[in-house]
Amino acid sequence: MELISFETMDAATEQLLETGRKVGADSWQQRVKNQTPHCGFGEKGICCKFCSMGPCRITPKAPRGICGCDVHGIVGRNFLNFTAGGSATHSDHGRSICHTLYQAKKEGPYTVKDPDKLIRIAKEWGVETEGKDIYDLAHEVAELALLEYGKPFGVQRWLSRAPEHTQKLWHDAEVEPRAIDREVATALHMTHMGCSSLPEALVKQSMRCGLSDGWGGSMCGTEFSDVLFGTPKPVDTTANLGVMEKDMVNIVVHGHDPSLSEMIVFYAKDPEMAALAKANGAKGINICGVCCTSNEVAMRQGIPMAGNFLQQENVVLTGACEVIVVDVQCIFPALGPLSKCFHTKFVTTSEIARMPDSEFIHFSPENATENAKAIIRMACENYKNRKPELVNIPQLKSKATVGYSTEAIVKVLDGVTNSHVDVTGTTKPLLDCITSGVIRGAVAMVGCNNPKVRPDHGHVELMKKLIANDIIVIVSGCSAQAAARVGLMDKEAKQFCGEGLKRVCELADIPPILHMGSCVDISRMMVLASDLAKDSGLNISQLPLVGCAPEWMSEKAVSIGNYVVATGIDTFLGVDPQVGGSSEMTELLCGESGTKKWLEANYTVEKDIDKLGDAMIARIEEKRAALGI
Ligand code: MSK
Repeated sequence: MELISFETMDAATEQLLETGRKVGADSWQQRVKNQTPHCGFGEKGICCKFCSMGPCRITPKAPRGICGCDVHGIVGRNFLNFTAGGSATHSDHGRSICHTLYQAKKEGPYTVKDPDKLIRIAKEWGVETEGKDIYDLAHEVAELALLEYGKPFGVQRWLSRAPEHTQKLWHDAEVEPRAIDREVATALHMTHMGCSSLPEALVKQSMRCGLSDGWGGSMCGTEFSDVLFGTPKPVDTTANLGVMEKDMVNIVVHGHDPSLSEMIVFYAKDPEMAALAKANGAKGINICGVCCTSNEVAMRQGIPMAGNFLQQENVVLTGACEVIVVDVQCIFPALGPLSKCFHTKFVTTSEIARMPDSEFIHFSPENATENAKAIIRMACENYKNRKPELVNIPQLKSKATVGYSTEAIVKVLDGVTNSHVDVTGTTKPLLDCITSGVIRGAVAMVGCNNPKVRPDHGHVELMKKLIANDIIVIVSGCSAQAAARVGLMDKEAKQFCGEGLKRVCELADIPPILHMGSCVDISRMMVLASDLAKDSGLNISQLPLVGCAPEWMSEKAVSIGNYVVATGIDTFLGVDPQVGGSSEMTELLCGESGTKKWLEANYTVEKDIDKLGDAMIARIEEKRAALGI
């Protein structure tokens, strides 16, 4: 097989942009030019606008803000503020899922699809399950989960999943997250004028706030999405813009929360809706996805993936998108004016993400059925408004196998080594592959794409380099879509692996890049790392495992990076975290005296993607050498 090349994808994008220019559409490519060069103060994190005495900017002539805060305090506050935004966002998504679970009932529309997982979680949390109706149990667990957001005492329930060593590190460093909302509120309190300016305190709260996301809100989002919609299992799908269908009604779901998209997918199969599509001249209804909503419905329902963050405008530019319906996060406000240049309806559905030039249909668990149907109807009726002269769907499509939850990975790798006979249900087979050197290690690659890097190039080039070196790559978020759209999630992509990983892919019948889900699903990676540590008797930081976000851009990504580091996993970034203005902050995050000393892991920042790959491989080999394997 051949991967789809960047040259081919860039040529297709250029054609789409040409259509856009004809109809007067703006594009992110143009806006990047308009915004370049970026503000150097912002890039270094040395601009403070937390009060109206400023904004203050640090220069050699003005080394302190008006309040007297030095550059390290300013950079530290900005970093913590960024983290708080990300943690709040992920955690609020998790909260919505808990509310949806609370509304689940036997007669639908939201039901419990994975009762076994619900019972497992209930037992983990000490809830009596014997003889209980599954929906009574769902409501009881959902309420307990919601209380995790504001509980007055204690720390997050999910922390007990981590190895004892990790829990002790958190306790000793005083970064165990308490109530989820409290960590965000504490962070914002600390960054307020006249509060914290001590870098060490700001970094510790950044870790704690991140942990309240990864081991709190995001874990709620992931686990209860599985309970509601099913724990992902490997499923075949397709990816890239060619998944849009010329003769069908195309509905693009975009954002993060699967509560909406699951309903759209469900009701689009309704014969009444199919008949309506046909009555309007289409052959049927095609649902496809963008960003993490796409990951959610791809890994549970096999829904095709049209693209990731920086492809969201492209789906409209095809001229074949009847409706782009969005929930929350990573949605360009540009979709409003852009959709007006075509026949596309841009539908916002959440009070959290209201945008100009959109049609707002307020979606909630109570009105899910009628509103999902209303959106599908709108799309069908809009098909006849297409302008055929503007339709251009690039013929780019890759096969992909997605849906590798932790449970699925454990299952598929069980059987690769002889030890599987008596260890079913543990990570032992994966550990055996790593110990024997058949697989050298693992990389958890996550995050967005960012115009500061040639879009998806960082992800894809790193993935190719890692698998060629027998390093298995587990991905989520837009990183996952980058792999899928070029073909790296096709099982045939094993041909790009080194001999060891190729053999594992053959025996386990897996692609070399494993799709683990959306951004909230990085919590799955934390559980997998914990299980690997427990099953091996090692600490997480000793495992030949690293994290990587080569093209990150959002506040959520900073929160993620912080909880990955705080879990003991060295993390490699291809985009600067805007702390370069402070030597003290850089040392605490990337050196030996901060997170490395407290939590056994730190960040490495390297903008040269090839060198970033070399650094990750070197760190994995260092960890192997330290273990004598
Ligand atoms: S959608 S946070 S651009 S991964 Fe989760 Fe993608 Fe990053 Fe949004």
